[in-house]
Amino acid sequence: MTWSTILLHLTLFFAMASANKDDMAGAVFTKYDVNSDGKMSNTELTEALKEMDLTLKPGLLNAIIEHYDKPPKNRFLEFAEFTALVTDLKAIKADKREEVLDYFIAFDTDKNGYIDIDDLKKVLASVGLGSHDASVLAAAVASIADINADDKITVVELAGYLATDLDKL
Ligand SMILES: [Ca+2]
Ligand SMILES: [Ca+2]
Ligand SMILES: [Ca+2]
Repeated sequence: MTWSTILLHLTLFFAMASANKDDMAGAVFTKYDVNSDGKMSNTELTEALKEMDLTLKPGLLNAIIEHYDKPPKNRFLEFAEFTALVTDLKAIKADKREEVLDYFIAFDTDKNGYIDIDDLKKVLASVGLGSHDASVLAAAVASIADINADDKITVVELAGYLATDLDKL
């Protein structure tokens, strides 16, 4: 084989690999959108997540739908919303997904879709920290967790934070 043939094969290989990857959410969506109405209901999502070995408590499942259901909200996940969820899940280690989602929902106290310093302060105050200590600790947590420093801690950033070995910082 000439170098140009090899290059052609490699290009094709990468094209196929990325097509497969992109299509994973698509295949799962088509399979579990049982009534094919282009949106994933609570029940359909439960089955789809089982395919990813993830079983969530009903309360958490509803909170997740609420989080990924973007305006105009309809309590269903359309394809783009479902893809956003799958993309986040794929960025989190499989055995940590339920834990991370659980913490994320609990920490986003004002339910605006991300965790910020005010959310962290409220969480820390609720476990008994005084307001000064809560502020200091909230800022410390945010400085570690908020990787892109946009003052918003996303699901994926929280997953990274929870996986951080704090002794090594
Ligand atoms: Ca929706
Ligand atoms: Ca929030
Ligand atoms: Ca961020």
